Amino acid sequence: MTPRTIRLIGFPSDLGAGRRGVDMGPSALRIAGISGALEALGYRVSDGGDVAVRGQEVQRIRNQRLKYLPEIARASRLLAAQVAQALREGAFPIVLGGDHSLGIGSVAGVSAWCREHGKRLGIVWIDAHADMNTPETTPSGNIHGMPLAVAMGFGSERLTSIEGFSPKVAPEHVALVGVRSVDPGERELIARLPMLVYPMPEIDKRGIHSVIEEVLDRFRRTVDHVHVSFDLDSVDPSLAPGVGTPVSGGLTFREAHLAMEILAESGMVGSLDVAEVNPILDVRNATAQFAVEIVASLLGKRIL
Ligand SMILES: [Mn+2]
Repeated sequence: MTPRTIRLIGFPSDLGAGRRGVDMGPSALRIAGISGALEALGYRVSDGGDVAVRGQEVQRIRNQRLKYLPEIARASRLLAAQVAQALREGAFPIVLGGDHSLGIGSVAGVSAWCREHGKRLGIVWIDAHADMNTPETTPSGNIHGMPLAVAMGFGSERLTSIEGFSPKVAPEHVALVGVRSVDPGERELIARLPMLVYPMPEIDKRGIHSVIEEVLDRFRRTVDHVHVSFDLDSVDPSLAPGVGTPVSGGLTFREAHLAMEILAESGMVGSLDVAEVNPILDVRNATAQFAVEIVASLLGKRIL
């Protein structure tokens, strides 16, 4: 049997974030050994390099509610094309971030491929934040707070129109897991939508196993391809200190791994984002190393 190919695609952007340095995340993940960890699981790994993203130094902010919109839109279109191409070639794309604005292009590419193949897309968005702001509600103007709203068709048309159709995913096919910092405008949008949302207190009470199984119960009946978008700030900052917007009370080591293990067992996951690894804020690359372990669990690493 030919081994499954994994395509790594770096998105070295800090344009969507409020703090600098997360553009070095793809390097940190490679240095932490992401290719070797996946090869050890029997995969063939092909590294597609990085999408070219122009730095903050060579451009200026024109719109305070959508900071660096033109470059994020341009780079997101390139990312979408690369993700869709990887899927067309039968590979499993992993987007290495980079701030979570990468989710705009990544989801656009996955959704375009699903559309070509008559597949229904489901998204598991694991994050401390909802990433559901719009230009109207954003407190910061940082686009990394908007990608999940964009995926569901809310926000700047420059972003929602990538790949030529919107929305990229139906709200009832979205699960938001691990949230504990939600802005007022996001809360209003969430309340209007039939998405699944699991704030940390619900995970505390029910356990991560029950939560992820509930998501999969719905998705097994309603979607054919699951995309996982993993923001490292979903994990407790004691484990993943190298993130721009840490929030206490996050997923524990075992909760994060168990979530990945259950998703892996489902056999439904076909694409992944790893977002917000910021080496500038990290401690000896611990966050990138943790991220590599998480990716290995999602790709089927077993204890026995
Ligand atoms: Mn995020």
